[in-house]
Amino acid sequence: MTSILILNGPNLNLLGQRQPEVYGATTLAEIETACRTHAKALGLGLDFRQDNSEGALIDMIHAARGVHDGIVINAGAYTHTSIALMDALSSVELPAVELHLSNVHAREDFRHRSYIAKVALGVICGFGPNGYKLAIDALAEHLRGSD
Ligand code: CA2
Repeated sequence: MTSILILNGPNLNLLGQRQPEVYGATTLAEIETACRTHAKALGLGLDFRQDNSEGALIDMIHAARGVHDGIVINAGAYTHTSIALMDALSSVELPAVELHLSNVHAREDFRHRSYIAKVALGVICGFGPNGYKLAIDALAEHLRGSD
C-alpha cells in the first residue's frame, strides 16, 4: 500500500488553542482525523506527526526512507531557517510537498523565503486546514504517475 508521512513542525500543536484569529479554530487533532479519512478514501497509508524540535523532525524524515513513499511537510517557522531540514529531505530522495495553513507570501518578508521549497515538488499555502487534503491529493497524484 502506498504510504505517506505528514510532518508538522514547531507550535502547530497549539492550533485551535491559541491565536485562533491568526491560525483558525481547528485543532491539529481535528486536522489529523480529516487527513486519515481522506487518505483512507484514497487507499493510502498515513502517518501523522508533530514535533517542536528540528532534530526530531530530521530523524522522522530519515526514518521515512523505505517506509513511506512521500512526505507532506508543514515545517512551521523552520521552513524559513532550516538548511538542515532541507538537507534531510534531499537526502532521503522521497517526493515532498511543502504546506502552510496561511498564505506566507501575504505575510512578513521573512516568511517569503523557504529552504523546503528548494527540494519540494511544490508548495501549497493559504487554504487553511483544507490545504492538508490538497497536499495529500497532489502527492497521491504524483505517486500514481510514478508507479
Ligand atoms: O501557515 C503556516 O502553516 C505556517 O507554517 C505556520 C508557522 C509559521 O511560522 C509559518 O511561517 C507559516 C507558525 C505555526 C504557529 O502555530 C501556532 C498555532 C497556534 C498558536 C500559535 C502558533
